[in-house]
Amino acid sequence: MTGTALRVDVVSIFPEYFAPLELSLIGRARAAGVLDLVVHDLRTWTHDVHRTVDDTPYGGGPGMVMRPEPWGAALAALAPADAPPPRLVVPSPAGTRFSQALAYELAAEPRLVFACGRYEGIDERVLADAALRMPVTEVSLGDYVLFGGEVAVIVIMEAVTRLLPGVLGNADSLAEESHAHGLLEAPVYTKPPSWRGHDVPEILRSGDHGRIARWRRDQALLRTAARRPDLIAALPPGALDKRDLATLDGAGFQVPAAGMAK
Ligand code: 6GU
Repeated sequence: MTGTALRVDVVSIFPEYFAPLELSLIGRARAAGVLDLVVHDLRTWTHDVHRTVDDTPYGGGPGMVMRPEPWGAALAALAPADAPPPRLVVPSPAGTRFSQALAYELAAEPRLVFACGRYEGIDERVLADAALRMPVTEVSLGDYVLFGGEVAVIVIMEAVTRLLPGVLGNADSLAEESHAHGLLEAPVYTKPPSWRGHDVPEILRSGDHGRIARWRRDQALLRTAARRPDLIAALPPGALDKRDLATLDGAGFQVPAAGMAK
């Protein structure tokens, strides 16, 4: 293992969920020593014969809540007081939205600990206590509810791992992809040039790199305006030049003042 590897500890009552992290590019990053990822069974830190991790919620209501003691012991083991604290990431539908920007932040950390809640969640005191010693980030994938945080950790680790130095062969594919510039990516095509009566846009076969870049920019703008107007509205001031505005205007899209060049 190299000294620069991102160290990740995942705590879950379903460690088998993380088998996919052995595969494909994440598996390769682990084998190459870029990512040092260890999955732990929360029940390791239980002491009763039933290895209990949950109990009924104070105040009543449905479901069960994860008890604080096993989590306290797990975090004491994975974030010892005599070492620099890791960043604790807690997947939760009540967290802030995961984004490419947060993926870049996490990829720049030396150490991450993921705490996977199940049931109705983890006793809030676990997060309050952890926050006394380490940064804690509750993260949601979107506005829907999963059984637990395990799948979210796989999603987050895919987004993070591909940003680690040396994982993607071609650094340009990071710069050009969807969300890198706040826009969705233009459509892509490969051979054959005609398939079932659908032709590859002529301009992509023209060899004119200036016109191709402009076409891709226009496609990205039009797609984003149609599918994700919230992303257009969130562009920083000056992100759209006169040409961009003409493209959007020509397709009937109103551009909010925010993204406009002065
Ligand atoms: Cl991160 N966890 C759970 N349990 N549900 C979710 C989620 C996370 N993101 C969206 N729904």
